[in-house]
Amino acid sequence: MIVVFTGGTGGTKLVQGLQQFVPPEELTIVVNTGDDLEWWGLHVSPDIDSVLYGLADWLSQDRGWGIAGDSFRCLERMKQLEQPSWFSLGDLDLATHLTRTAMLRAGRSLSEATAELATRFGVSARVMPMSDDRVSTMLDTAKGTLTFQEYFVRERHEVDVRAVYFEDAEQARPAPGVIESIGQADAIVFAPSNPVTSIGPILAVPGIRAALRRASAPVVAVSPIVGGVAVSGPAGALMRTMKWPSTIFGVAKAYEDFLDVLVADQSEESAVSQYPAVRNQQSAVAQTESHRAGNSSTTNHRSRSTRFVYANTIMRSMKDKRDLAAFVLDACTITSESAKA
Ligand code: FO1
Repeated sequence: MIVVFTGGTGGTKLVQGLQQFVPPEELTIVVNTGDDLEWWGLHVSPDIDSVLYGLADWLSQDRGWGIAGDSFRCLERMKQLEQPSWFSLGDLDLATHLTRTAMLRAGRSLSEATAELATRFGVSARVMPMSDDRVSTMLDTAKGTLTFQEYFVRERHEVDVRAVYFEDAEQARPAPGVIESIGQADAIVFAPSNPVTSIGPILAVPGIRAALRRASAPVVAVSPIVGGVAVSGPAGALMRTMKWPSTIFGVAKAYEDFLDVLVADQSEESAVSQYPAVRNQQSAVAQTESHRAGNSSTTNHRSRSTRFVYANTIMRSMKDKRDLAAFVLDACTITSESAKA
């Protein structure tokens, strides 16, 4: 079984690539819910929906969120009625939120609602929220304390962030199946998601990080940083807020206690030695080693020193998604074999 941790839009692209190789019954996806919000009285889980729509092949390629070809007539009418309108819910997307909210109001958990929606969308892979308990990503900014969507969508991530925290994370429990999946995984993959606001909330749920540290399966992450900046969104700025370098070394640092392999963009391979801070961090954070299939080293993954490998991580086409997924699966196999050796 492959267990994928994801959030945001980049993560979904890798999940779509993995879907091409991994049978659905062998694919488990644990999704960030720190971005969830109550909007027009409905429970919206943007990252769960991106994964479900991506797997169902409904996802809008242009936007990276919502349903392809959706209309926004309800949104237009809500504007006329002087309702909040900075968060754009499409008409077809609304059906998802209405259904999920009805299920939650009927007393079902978010995991149950997600599994039921997946079935109704024809998605056979197992998609689960990080937790059934509400955890909210909050940002202390120059404009006060904001929820993730207020920061990301309403403020277009243009405000300075002083701190990021995950409200109510301490009391949250991992959703049923999350810890068990980590223990049973043949490989664990972190999608190229923002390590602070997409993966950070998942790791803040007590028990998940400890389970990853104990995992016997290889742990491979894909870096969202290309050419020293985030592929999209505010990952770089938020990593600096966390006092991590906004480089692939910052990504390695975020996962340092459980990560075996970091798949970095090929553009980083030559750039790595030029980062001024890198030489010092190299020994503390990660051992840099260019590694490709056929050129396997004998790093034992249990030592939890991170090895860097390089691939094209920018996923514009389905071919890019497939190629990166194949590379990631290859890195998992090589790491697992070298651990056995
Ligand atoms: N992102 C935007 O930039 N603007 C929006 O109006 C917007 C609406 C929206 C509605 C449903 C949904 O599932 C996602 C939506 N997103 C929108 C994307 C969302 O902010 C991001 O997917 C994440 O939360 C980032 O991880």
